[in-house]
Amino acid sequence: MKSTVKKILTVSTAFGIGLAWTAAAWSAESLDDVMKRRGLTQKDLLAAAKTYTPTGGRDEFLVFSSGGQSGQVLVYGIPSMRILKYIAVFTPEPWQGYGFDDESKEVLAQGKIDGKQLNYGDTHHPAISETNGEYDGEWLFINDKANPRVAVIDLKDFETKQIVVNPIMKSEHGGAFVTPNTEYVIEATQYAAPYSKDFVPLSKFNDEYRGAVTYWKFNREKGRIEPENSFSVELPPYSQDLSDAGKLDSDGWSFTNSFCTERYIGGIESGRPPFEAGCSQKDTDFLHMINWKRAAELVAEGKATKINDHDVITMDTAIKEGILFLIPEPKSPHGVDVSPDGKYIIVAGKLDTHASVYSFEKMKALIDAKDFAGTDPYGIPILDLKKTLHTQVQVGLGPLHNQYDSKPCIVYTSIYVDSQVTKWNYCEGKVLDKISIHYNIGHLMSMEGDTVSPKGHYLVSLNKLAIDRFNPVGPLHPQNHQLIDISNDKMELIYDMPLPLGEPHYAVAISADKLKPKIRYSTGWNSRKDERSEYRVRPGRERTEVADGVTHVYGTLIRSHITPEIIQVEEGSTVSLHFTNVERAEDETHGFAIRGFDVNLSAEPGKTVSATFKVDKPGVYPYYCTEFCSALHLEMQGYLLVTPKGYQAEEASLQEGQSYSQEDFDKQVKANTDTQAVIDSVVEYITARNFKDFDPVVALVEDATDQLNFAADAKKKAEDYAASGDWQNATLWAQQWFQYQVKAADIGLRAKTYLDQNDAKVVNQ
Ligand code: CUK
Ligand code: CUA
Repeated sequence: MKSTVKKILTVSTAFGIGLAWTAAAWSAESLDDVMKRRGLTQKDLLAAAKTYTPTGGRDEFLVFSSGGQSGQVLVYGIPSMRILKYIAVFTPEPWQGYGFDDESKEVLAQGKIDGKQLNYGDTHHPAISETNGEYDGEWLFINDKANPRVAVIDLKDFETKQIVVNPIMKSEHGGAFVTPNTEYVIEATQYAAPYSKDFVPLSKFNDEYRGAVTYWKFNREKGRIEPENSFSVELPPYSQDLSDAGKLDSDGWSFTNSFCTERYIGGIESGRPPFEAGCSQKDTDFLHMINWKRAAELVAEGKATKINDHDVITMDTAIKEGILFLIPEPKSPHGVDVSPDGKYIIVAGKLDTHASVYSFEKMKALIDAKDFAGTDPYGIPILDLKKTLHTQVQVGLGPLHNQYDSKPCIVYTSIYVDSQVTKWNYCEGKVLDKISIHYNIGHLMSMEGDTVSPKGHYLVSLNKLAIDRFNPVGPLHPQNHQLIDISNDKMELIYDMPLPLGEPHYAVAISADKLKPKIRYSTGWNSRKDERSEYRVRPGRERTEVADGVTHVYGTLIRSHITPEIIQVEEGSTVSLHFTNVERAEDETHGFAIRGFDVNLSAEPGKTVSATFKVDKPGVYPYYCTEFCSALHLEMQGYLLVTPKGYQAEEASLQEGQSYSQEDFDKQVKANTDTQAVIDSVVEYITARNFKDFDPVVALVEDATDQLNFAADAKKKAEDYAASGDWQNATLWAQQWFQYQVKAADIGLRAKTYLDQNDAKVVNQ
């Protein structure tokens, strides 16, 4: 008997023997030999043991890193540092079909500015949704610095669901940061500009250019930002920078720092000193402190002003209502990071060697006592620097950002100019340890390090330059993320990871067990809207309908055919293809590509995706599945035939390259009967064991049962044709019956392997 199943079994046995032989030939090499051959030290081995993740192993933490200019988000694991996914956010991305199917095009279109489609973003700061100040693993937000926007990503399927465009900003940076229960997603301006879309000369900079902080209202039930319930607080034209939300003791407040409070406006081309000179004159800039809870109440009380159809609390109102204060911060500050208990706010000044630790308690006491050191040119009260400081610590040259440890009072600060991380105690104000990194660190990130309960263990240094760390790949180098072990007193560098995408700014890491992503969609799902697709179709109900001059094709994808396999339309038609992946098996994604129309779809199990396009020219356009989904994946193909106007089909019937006799039919039926015997033995093996205790196996068995039902349908068709003596169709359907059997067998073997590897027990004999 020579069924494919038998072949699979035989081939894998032969392969197993081959492997064993190879291993024997090399078994003479010991660990010492390998160390010598590769020039590894004991320290290297220790680092390897801390990061190496054996095959099939999982990571303890997952990182969501900004993808910088790529407009995407990177997902990787810690401690293995293996990249798992790029999430398409502001940029079309063909693997996920993002920006190629109609559904995701709608999401990208939400991000249009002045009617223009933008095909990139400069992502900076990802933020995971929080409940009581802890990551809850449900949603991810990220900002676009270049085109002030914020995106919402669902961590159930790692897909971008929404993009909102800031209604008043022309540039931003201090987003996305969430309040402790994700009530709001914070976004702050970077470069001041007029709120209106009109031209305003720079001579009016002080009066008409403005900064702001926007509080985007997040509706958790809907999983979407509600622009109509969001608001902003007007700020002076200082260059606002990073933000952070208060928590616990400081809950209800948010903090945004700034640089260039000189309000310098450049002009190098007319002989004026450049921005860099004019923006670093003063010894201090301003930390902005905003009572967002009270601000939200003011909006509800109708005290906001509508600007561009968006609620803005003007500076005058904010001052009068006592919700906005300034505190001097030295010099050209960058990071502002609230401590896990919410009692301290640490600010690092790029042009200062100190990190400043502000006490929220002291700030609040000054506000309550109305004890101000003065006001800025816009009348905003300024708190005295000395009176608000808890301590200042000399941490190194060019401190940027701070991240907290699980151990109390321990913080890590990135030191840009020195290319170091400084570990220090912010309660007692003393430096504990320093480690050199490669090179020029920007942000750094500890595990859940910006929540109320950081997890410790690891720190990642997000470096700006890689220089000589990796094999050269041309003048554009990869980014370099370095993993540092922080579980002991001394920090230890244990891994270098090149990142071949944009420049990551910030990243966040969450305990992997908090994430519960789904395996498949319910069948016929529009994943971008999170509802059943109006274009879904069930197997057997595939059809073509013409509505409003558009030819709608309702099709399905399953191993290993596309239904329909032939689509014929007249030149000049608009075609709208809708494909539902009707698989239930894990990881059985099908793709769809067709020549010349920029159509490239990805349909994960259950998903319905659409592509609408115009066919201008008569011709033959082959299409196919782009994922190697099964043994007969290459046969997952079809033709779009575009006929010339007025084309009349000729009478000739389709010519097949092969004709079949009764003998061919009998041969095929014999092969199928033999195959069924193998399937029966696998089924017997599985059902004799406690397979129901293993969810993945239950899913595989369901899928195999589907395939066997399809096989039964095909068998019936084959037998009907045989009964009428049509050996051509009888043999072809017998072949299709066999194809379904092969799929069932393939799935059955996967289930059997799983049971073997997971020590399943025999329950029935
Ligand atoms: S930023 Cu780039 S290193 Cu956008 Cu938070 Cu500091
Ligand atoms: Cu589906 Cu290949």
